[in-house]
Amino acid sequence: ALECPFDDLLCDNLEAWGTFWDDSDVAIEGDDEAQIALRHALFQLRIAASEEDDRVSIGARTLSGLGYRGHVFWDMEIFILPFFSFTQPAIARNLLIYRWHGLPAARCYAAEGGFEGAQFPWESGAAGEDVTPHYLPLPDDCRKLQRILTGDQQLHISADIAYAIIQYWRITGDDSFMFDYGAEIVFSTAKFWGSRVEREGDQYVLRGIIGPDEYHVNVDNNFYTNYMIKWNMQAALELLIWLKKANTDIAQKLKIQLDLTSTRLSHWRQVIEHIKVPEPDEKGIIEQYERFFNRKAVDLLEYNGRRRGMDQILGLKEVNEYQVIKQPDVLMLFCLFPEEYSAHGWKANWEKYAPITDYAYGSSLGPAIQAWAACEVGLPDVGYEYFMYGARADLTDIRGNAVDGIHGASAGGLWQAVVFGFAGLYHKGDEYVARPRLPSHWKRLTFKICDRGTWQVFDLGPSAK
Ligand code: IFM
Repeated sequence: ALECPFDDLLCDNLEAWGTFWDDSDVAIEGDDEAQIALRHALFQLRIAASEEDDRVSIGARTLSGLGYRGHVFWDMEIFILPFFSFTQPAIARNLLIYRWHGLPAARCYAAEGGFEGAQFPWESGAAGEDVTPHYLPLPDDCRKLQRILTGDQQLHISADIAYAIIQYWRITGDDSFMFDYGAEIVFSTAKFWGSRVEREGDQYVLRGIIGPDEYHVNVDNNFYTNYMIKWNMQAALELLIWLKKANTDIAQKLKIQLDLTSTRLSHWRQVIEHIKVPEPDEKGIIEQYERFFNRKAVDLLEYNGRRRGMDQILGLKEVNEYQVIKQPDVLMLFCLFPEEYSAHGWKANWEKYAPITDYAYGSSLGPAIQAWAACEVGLPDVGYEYFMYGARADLTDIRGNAVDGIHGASAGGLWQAVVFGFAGLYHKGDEYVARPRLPSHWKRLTFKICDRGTWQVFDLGPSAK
């Protein structure tokens, strides 16, 4: 840079930002605060990602603060990545290849626990190694330590990564990524699940884990996790069939390298068929995990005015005993598979879980997802309130922890709340279509997505234009 005249640098800089905003901007008419907050979020995501380096990813608080020490969580694949996959596919590719570089570490991590395949740690470091802390100081007395169980129990991240790979591939049609990197990850995580689930009678179960809702630890058969396991294994089987046709050499190489024998594949089919995934009850409600509905009820409205999470108010251990959750868990799964559930199922689970979710002081990942879910049940103005809560996490420090850095997952979630929630983007047949349900004061919403190399512009009003 020192050797370049300033004006040339400025010109290059303006051109690069111009290209980025041409592809990735989202314009909201009728709401300056939402507009500024969303552009701020997209700006933060862009400056946190590398266009050149596929050995780095984005930490929970991006590069802007020391919170979570730069560690990479599921925040990356489930919350942040869709924005890049749809508008900056080259960056999304890099971010996923970071996980491929982490495969050796993920294999060792699985083997250390006595399992096969690749287990991605809950918090990953530069080479994909497990960096999840086992103890952290208590929030109100830093001389005392609390045991952190997420590293041992929050397993769903391995399936989340597989989900993000398949999602990226469907959006971009990037077969070469799948040949060289993606398929190996999806098969390796399926292999992990095949060895990790436990057989009980004629069922496969998963006990003593943590789902997305971290207020409850040591739970059995968490709906989100077991559904994602089943999905990951099914996706691996379907991918193998495709790969055998699309690239026989790579399919053969991976079959040998990963020991994908017919015995192993038929075991996967058994697990898919018999894994215990909680089913809707007669009202259509799905229990987040076994015996969750036996916990004590809490009315969050009684705690209006609080400035702390319910885990701190009720106690870290005690919160386990209550039906209050830190972030969407059942509804999170619904958002990842919105078409799988009927309007009745969405409504029943929204009514059960939205009022018991500590969106204000639980996880910052929650509000944007809750905004999206509200749109799915026909309540965009309610969704807007959650959306703005997420939008203010950094700009007005509404949670009081912006000092730790930008909330990366919340920023990515805001894009999803707008595009999947308010715009209602979904995959129909062979294309993406919108079914807008904008907040009542929004006059217009415009954005672009890149569908398998072709840019598509969405220009939406309260009813589609
Ligand atoms: O990944 C999240 C988790 O879902 C809630 N606690 C904070 C983590 C990092 O943002």
